[in-house]
Amino acid sequence: MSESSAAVAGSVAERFEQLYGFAPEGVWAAPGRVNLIGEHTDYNDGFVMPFALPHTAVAAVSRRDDGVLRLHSADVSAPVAELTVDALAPGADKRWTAYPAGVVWALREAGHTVTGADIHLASSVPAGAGLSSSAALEVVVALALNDLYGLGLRGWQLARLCQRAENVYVGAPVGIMDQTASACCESGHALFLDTRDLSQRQIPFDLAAEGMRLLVVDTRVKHSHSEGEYGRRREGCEKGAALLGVDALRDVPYDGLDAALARLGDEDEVRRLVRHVVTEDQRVERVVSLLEAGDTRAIGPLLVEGHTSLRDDFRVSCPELDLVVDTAVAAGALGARMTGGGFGGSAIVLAEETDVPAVTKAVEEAFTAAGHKSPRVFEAVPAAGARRLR
Ligand code: GAF
Repeated sequence: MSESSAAVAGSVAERFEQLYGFAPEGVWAAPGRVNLIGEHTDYNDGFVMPFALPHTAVAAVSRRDDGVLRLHSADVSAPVAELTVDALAPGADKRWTAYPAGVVWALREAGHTVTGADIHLASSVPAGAGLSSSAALEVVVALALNDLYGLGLRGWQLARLCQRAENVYVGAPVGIMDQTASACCESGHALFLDTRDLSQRQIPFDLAAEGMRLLVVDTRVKHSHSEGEYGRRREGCEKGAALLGVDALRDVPYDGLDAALARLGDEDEVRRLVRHVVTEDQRVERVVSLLEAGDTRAIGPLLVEGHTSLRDDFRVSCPELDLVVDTAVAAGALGARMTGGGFGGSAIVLAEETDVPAVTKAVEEAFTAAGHKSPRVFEAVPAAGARRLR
């Protein structure tokens, strides 16, 4: 454990003790993520390739045996919330507490014994930046309860339960990528994940060793209205699969894409969604092949292709995200794309180490010139997935 995670674990444990009057049984961390490629494919049973950020949600937790669930967050100005595990019900809670409470609900609904908990959370994952702050909260609570209650669940099983918490308890129709990334990523690697069966391969991703860097540019445009738009995209994809007679768009072969699109008749919107998903799955496979062949620089154009497809076909970009991509590429970046659900949030930029200052400056100046808020730019190095800190 690095000194800084030891220090974070210490201060989160200390705050727990101030709040509840005794020391926690343990402290856990779960990261946010960026997605290298494979966007809006996870609810189509397709491929994704996220990696974990060093930013984490940290939870200090103790068990209770009286059915009470107490929740507190350093990031929300609200007193300790006290709930009863027997009374947890989907859809009722519209506050931040729905995420951790939803995990308790999902574990119990799946038949696991969880008789209560005291939880204090603190997160360094930027909220609303498309970097999976919600999944990090869910996964850290799931992992803590898994350990404390001896449930014996694997990372991918925790991810499935966290997705269920978010889909049913919180009411957001998200896919499985973010929770799996937070639970299963490994330091120094990107996670090649098949979202149909959750089979996974850790792909070494050490850009510094090859003289490159990956920047995250948080546009600071919060993805408002994203849930409705996200749900509409998902419904459109499901309609496309139904019209094409397949279980999910993952089953439309890239080689058969033109024929499939022709069969969609005058369903223009569905046709665009299908084209994005099928070509995006193929881009993920191409990126994996290039990385495994050691041809990392060649992934740059595929990132840009993916962005164009998200902008024009899937229509989930926004002017700020497009500006990052266009400006970074014009300033010499190897590639760039929006990452995550879109409608705001963050973009990623792949650049030669020597070009980072010029690319960063160009993006910052372009934002100023366009009258946008200053973006937050930081370097992302693939970090560890969810783990116990103490
Ligand atoms: C959001 C969702 F939570 C993910 O499941 C995924 O669909 C992503 O948008 C788009 O790829 O992060």
